[in-house]
Amino acid sequence: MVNLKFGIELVPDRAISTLVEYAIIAEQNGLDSIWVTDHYCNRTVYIALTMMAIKTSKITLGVGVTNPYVIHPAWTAAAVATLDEVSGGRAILGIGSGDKATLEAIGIERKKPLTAVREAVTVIRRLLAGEVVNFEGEFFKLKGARLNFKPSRAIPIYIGAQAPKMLQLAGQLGDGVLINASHPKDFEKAIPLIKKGAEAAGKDFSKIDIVAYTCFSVAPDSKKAKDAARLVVAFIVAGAPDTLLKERGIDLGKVSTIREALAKGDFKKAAENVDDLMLDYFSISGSPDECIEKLRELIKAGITHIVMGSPLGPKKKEALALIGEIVKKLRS
Ligand code: F42
Repeated sequence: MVNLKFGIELVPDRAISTLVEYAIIAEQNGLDSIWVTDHYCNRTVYIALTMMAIKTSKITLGVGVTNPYVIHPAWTAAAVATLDEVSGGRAILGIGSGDKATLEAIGIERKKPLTAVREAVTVIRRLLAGEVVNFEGEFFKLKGARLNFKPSRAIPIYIGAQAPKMLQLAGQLGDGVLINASHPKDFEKAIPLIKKGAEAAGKDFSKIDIVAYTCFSVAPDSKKAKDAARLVVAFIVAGAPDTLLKERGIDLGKVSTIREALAKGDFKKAAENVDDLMLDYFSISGSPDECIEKLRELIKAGITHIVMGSPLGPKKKEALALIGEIVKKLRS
């Protein structure tokens, strides 16, 4: 387990000064990476990451994830190169197709996500390598475009992926894959697809960082930790395909109640309808020992990097301290 990496996801839905405090604690607790989510409605991801870069010194800082619909890939290349400069070579880029509902809220249709992500990653990589880029894609057209500055290293590009074709694309093009899932069965399905993509591109699969980007909640009291995860799990369940839910034996009646409650903004009712099976499948939540047991199962399934995502726990700072202890135990 020596090469295993651990990180956290932070959502800029609160003051950046608070997120910076969390980032400092994460670094002090020996974590390897921080990923900041990107949605138009939250605080701007690059400002959050820049502030973290100033106040930390070792931890890697990732955009987790941006998308090619809201932000042009040339802009993303310049932004991530700037973050790399400010952080002394600690930037990582996560890119995906973007959250469908969030894009729709600002009038963007998520057309041809595979093509959009493929073109964006290609353009970003070439610009970061200092190339003069001429590119004639379906989404992006660049004519003699280049950055006026070049990062001192190859900045790793991770692709956010869950669905089969995106997982293969991630294997083909990515230095890493961010898989938004919490159950070993999902990774057992996903990893062969990533491998297939890597092999088709003649890449060494063992060099790809396979990241479990989990819904995580820990507290000394197992029930409190699980209760804190219920609303996040409600959103995951609501967005999951019915075929997957059926396969896992999840009660589709409860799922439709959750979907209706969320549509009406009744978060309490949505959370109350999340049962233990849903929690078990879509989150890692509970006491530190329960979380360790589930994390060990993910490690066995073949992942190389665990990102502990929202909500982290009912009390964030307490959760960050517990995560530090969990990581120490898993590394020993
Ligand atoms: N989304 C955000 O907006 N912000 C975030 O901060 C964020 C973080 C994040 C972290 C990890 C992670 O894994 C995902 C994250 N996401 C975030 C969500 C991400 O942006 C995507 O919404 C999510 O990963 C879903 O993508 P997916 O991998 O499931 O792929 C979808 C789009 C899909 O359905 N793909 C299918 C597949 O098999 O891969 C098929 C798509 C397909 O075939 N499309 C064709 C094409 O060319 O693209 C044609 C379709 C057409 O329209 O004609």
